[in-house]
Amino acid sequence: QGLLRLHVRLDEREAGFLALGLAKASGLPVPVVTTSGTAAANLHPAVLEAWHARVPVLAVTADRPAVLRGTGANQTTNQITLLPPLETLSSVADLPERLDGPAHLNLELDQPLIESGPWEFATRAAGQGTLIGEPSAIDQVPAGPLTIVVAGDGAPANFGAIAQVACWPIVAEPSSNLRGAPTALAAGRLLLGAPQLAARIERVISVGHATLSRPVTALLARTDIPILHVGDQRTFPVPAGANVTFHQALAAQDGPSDWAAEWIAADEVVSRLLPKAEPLAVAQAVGSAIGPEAIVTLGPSQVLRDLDLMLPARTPQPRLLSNRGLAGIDGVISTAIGAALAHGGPSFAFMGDLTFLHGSNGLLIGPSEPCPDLTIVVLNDDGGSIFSSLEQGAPEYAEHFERIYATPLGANLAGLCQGMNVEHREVTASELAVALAHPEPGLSVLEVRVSRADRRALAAEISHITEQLF
Ligand SMILES: Cc1ncc(C[n+]2csc(CCOP(=O)(O)OP(=O)(O)O)c2C)c(N)n1
Repeated sequence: QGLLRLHVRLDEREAGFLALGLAKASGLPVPVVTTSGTAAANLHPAVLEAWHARVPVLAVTADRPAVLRGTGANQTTNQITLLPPLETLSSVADLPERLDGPAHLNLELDQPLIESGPWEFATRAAGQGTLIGEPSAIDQVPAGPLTIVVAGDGAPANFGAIAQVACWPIVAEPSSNLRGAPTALAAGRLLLGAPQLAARIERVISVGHATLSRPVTALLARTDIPILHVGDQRTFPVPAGANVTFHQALAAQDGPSDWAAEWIAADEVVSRLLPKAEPLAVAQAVGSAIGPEAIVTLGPSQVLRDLDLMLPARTPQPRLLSNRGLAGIDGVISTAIGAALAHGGPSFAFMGDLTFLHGSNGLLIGPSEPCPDLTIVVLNDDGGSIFSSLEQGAPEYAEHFERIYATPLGANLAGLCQGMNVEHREVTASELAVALAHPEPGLSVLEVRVSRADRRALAAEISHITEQLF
C-alpha cells in the first residue's frame, strides 16, 4: 500500500543501526524486524544506543510460541528479557501512541507461518508520530551572570538564537549542531583551560549530551557555581550535585555582549595557532569542504575530537550526527547509510579505520536495495589513535601499548571494499577537500592514510596552545 519503505539486510546488528540512522535523521519511528534467537540478540547494541540517545527504534523480534520457551525447540530462547533496559511488549496494541526512545515488540508466531487474507492498516498522515514532544515548561532565566553554554549531542535547535540574545558563548560539540550559531566556539574545550577566561565563569548552562572532552566534563562536575541542564540525568555526564537543576527548556533576555566577544576573540586566536598536523588537515577538509545542505555522520574516538577542533564556528554547517548515547565504534557505517537514506541529499561520513572495520558488514547492500549517495571518509592510521593521548599511551607502557590498546590490524581496505562491491579511492590529506567537493554517486569510500606515530606529542602540543593566549 506504499505506507513503508523497506530495506533488507543480512546482518541484524547492522540492520539495527540502519534503523537507528533512519530514525535519527528523520525523527520518525523506524521498526527493525528479525527472526528469533541470536538474530534478535544482535539488535542489542543499536537498541542500547537508541535508549541512551532517545531514538525511536522499534525492535520487532519474531518468537516461537510461549509453550516452547525453556525447551530445546529450534532457535528458541527467552526473548522476554533479551533487550534490557526495554520491557518487552507482546502485542501491537501495547505500543504507545508516541515513542520517545526505543521499544521492543516480541511476536510469538505459530504455524501456519503466513496468514491468509489481506492485512488492513490504519493510515496516518506523514509526520505524525514524531516523537519528542514540545516542552511543557520554559524557565526564564536572567542573562546576567557570566554564563557559558555547553552544547552536546542533540542540543535543542533554538538554543543558538537564545545564546545569541543573551550573549553567552557556546562550547559547541559537532553533533550539537550549534556550531553555526553566532556565539559558538570552535576551540571551546581548549579555552576552558585558559584561567583568564574560565576562572570568571559564574554559571553554566548545559544543553544536549556533552561527552567529548575532559575539560567539559570537569566544568559540569563543578559544585561551586550554578549549573542548569536542559534535560535529565541521562544526558548529564556526571552525577548531578545540589548546584545542578534540570529544566525542560530555558529562555533568557539580553546579556552583556563583551563577555561573548572576549571568548570569540580568543577562539579565533587559538584556532589560528593549531598545529599543521596531517590528521588535523584531514579533519579540516571534512569540516570545510562539505556544504550546509549535506548530512554527515561522525564516528567516535579521535577523529571526532579532531573535527571538534577543526570544524569552523559561526558559519553555516551541514547537519552532523553521531552516536553519542554510548559512543560505540560499532554500527557507524550502517548509521550513516540510514541517515543518508532518510536525508536523500548529499551525505558523508567520517570515521577511523577501526570504526570502519568494526562495522564493515554495513557495506553489504543487496542489488535490489535502495542505495544512498554516501561518501565515507576513513582516516586510516592503522589502529586507535585516541589511546595515545590517554594515560595508557605514556612511554613506560610502550612495550604493550600497540597490541593491547592501539590494536593495529593492517587490513586492506581497498580489498575489503572490492569484495563488498563498494567504490574505493585512496587520497592524500591535501587531495581530500577536492574529492569531497566532487563526490561519486552511490556508496563510496575515500581512504586517507596518515601516521599515528606523533599522536601523543600532537595532543600535548594542542593542550599547551592556550598558554600563548594572554
Ligand atoms: C563497540 C566498541 N568497542 C570498543 C570501544 C572502545 N574504543 C573507543 S575508541 C576505539 C578505537 C577507535 O579507533 P579508530 O576507529 O581507528 O579511531 P581513532 O581513535 O584512530 O580516531 C575503541 C576500541 C568502543 N567505543 N566501542
